Amino acid sequence: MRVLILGGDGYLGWPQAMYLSAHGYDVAVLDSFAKRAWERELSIQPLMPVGTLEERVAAWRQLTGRDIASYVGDLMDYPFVERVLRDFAPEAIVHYGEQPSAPYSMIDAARAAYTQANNVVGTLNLLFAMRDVAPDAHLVKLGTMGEYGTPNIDIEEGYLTVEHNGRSHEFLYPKTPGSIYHLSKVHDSHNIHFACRIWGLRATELNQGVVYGVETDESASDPRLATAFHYDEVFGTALNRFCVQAVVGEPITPFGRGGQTRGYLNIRDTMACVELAVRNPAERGELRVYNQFTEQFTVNELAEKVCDAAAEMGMMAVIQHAPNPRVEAEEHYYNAKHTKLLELGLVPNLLGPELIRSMLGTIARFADRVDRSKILIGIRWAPTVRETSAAVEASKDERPG
Ligand code: USQ
Repeated sequence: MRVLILGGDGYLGWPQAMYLSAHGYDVAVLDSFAKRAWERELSIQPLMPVGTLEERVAAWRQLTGRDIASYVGDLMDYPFVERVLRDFAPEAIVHYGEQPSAPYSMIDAARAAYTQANNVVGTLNLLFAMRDVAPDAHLVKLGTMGEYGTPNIDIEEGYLTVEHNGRSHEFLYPKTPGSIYHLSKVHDSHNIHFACRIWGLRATELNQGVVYGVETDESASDPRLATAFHYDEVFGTALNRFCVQAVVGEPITPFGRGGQTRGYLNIRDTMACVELAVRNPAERGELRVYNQFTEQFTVNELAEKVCDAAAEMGMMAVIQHAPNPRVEAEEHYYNAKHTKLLELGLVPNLLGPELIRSMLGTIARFADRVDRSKILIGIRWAPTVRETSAAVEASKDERPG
């Protein structure tokens, strides 16, 4: 099967390209290298050295004898998107090609507008190009559990049946997202739903939880294949950050009271879930929604797990709650369904002490590359606290578009 991966240079997109290539798919990646530009803009770097896309594709070919085709360009450029779909003729399109950071989207008006324009217009261009050039292709779109927010009722997988005045109707599940980034994904969901209903496109939306993990089987097989693992406040996710904090002896920082509950999954499970979605396409006109996570934890629970694993390895990790820079519920009901991927055959890699110790061990090999000043930068959701870091202030002159 021919699979095009949008955002194929990223933390998840690059390992996904290798995973599908290793599993016999004919893979092409598309990327604009925007993530590398945001890293430069904020003076942040992934933990491990990451080669260029060209170098990584060449290393993959040398090690496996398999080709990964690459297209360099921007989803905001409609003629480019249409050209790629004509040229590669994908049967499935995996869409990771978005600005993925909630904090980035909350820095200022320019980054908020950029995040929504980049994500929403990029996806709209893709939908129009699919309509005209690849109407039978299956879109596998990375959504996010954060689209739902933390409602005081159970979270269903995508849809909610509403009874009203004796009649009932199935709607996309109501969304209460917590950042401008998460809002961009909500807008995408509605646009994709529209494209399926009106043009008969086929799509699967994977509402993914918070991903953790340093490596996959493929990325760990050679240093030249490493993926862009982040620990900074902008692109680093909670567990990844806590592990780096433990390794370098910085306090582990649950924000606020630490009762924030989210769905989490191992990066290896992301690879498998996306392959399951690709292998089982939606029908024409159908938008399927899967909640893609394997376990739910509070941030306090994550912090304690990391602290315990670090102690077993002789590291002196401490937990120190930091003032919450976000506006979010710190104690709340959370019960999100996540059975559909398990029914398709997902076998989860759960978060045990051994896995955390292995992450700590890998991170320790790169500890001298950690820039401690980027662990807490100070991006606030609301203007009550005004001190933003020098890095963010300085980069305001270089803001996008
Ligand atoms: N948190 C802390 N301390 C930290 C960092 C984070 O307590 O040092 C807390 C946050 O306040 C939040 C939770 O951990 O309550 C998760 O934050 P995160 O930074 O790990 O993840 P988030 O901003 O929600 O975004 C990440 C990805 C995003 C994806 C999302 C899935 O960056 O692309 O969509 O996870 S989800 O959270 O399910 O929406």
